[in-house]
Amino acid sequence: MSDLILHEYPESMFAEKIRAIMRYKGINYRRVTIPIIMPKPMLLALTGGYRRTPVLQIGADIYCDSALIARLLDDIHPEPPIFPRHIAATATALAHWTDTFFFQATVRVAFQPRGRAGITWLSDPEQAKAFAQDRAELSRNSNQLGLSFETAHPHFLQHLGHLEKQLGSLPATPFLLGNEPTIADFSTYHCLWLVHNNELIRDTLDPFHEVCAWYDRMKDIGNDIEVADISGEEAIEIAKTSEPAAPGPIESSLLHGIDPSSDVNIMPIDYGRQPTRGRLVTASTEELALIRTDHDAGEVIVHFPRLGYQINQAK
Ligand SMILES: N[C@@H](CCC(=O)N[C@@H](CS)C(=O)NCC(=O)O)C(=O)O
Repeated sequence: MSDLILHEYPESMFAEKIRAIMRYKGINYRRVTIPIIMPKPMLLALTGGYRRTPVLQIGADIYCDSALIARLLDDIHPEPPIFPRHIAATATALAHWTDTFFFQATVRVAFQPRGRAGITWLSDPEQAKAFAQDRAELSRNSNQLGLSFETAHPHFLQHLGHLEKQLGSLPATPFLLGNEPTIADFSTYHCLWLVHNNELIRDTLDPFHEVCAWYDRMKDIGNDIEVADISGEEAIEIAKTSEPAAPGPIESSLLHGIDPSSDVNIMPIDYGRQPTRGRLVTASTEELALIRTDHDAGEVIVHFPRLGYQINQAK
């Protein structure tokens, strides 16, 4: 049985990015279906505060953010690579822009009134109200996720236009950066998946023939894998009965006044800024991690990517 446990829900686009990478690499995993809105007590027992989706668990190690999860999957299952060395910087930078700015434009396009009508789980007014309140809370104290549809729509179309030209140019390559998909393809794919999945707005993609052909290639890549459902309680029990892996290093030149002998808070810099508190065990240019003890899950190490996260001394 696989050691990998993905905490996610089916409608999550960032989870779809990880599901697609799992399929591409042929990785079996276990799945905990988490709520789409707060409260998420069983997830927070593991993360200590981080609420976003998805989260990957391996025993007592908890990996937050699809950017870090994608890198981890590439480290433990290197074939086929999604960060090929010769284009790793380009692929990483493009994926980051796509997962942040282009993602925000895409969400606004997907949740325009015409799009909302096509989302079945929003048809219940109570559920729609609870969802709106939850997402307002998600972006509290943040200037992100605030684009209007009128601003987002041209930005969305501009990037699709650029992709269309690139994919149609000669010599054409089947994927964004060459003959094989990289992280840049998976980050673009999950954004378009949100629009493509909604039949009331799918026609937004119609003028972009090359992009649609690329989307179909992305949708079809991958293997049959086994996904076994487990409960949140089982995942917590697995954390409790496991030892976290050896962490590190802490690079002192990156601490900038943070004292690693007392607690720190780590949280996203964009939205969903609920801190996770604990003792710092990793601080590198790639990753931050802390160790914390949870009443139910025991001692866990919670890992975050460096890019997009901030660290403060806890009071
Ligand atoms: N940078 C994060 C963004 C994750 C994100 O925004 N996920 C959405 C779901 S697709 C989310 O967390 N929504 C709020 C929630 O699930 O509580 C990542 O790459 O994992």
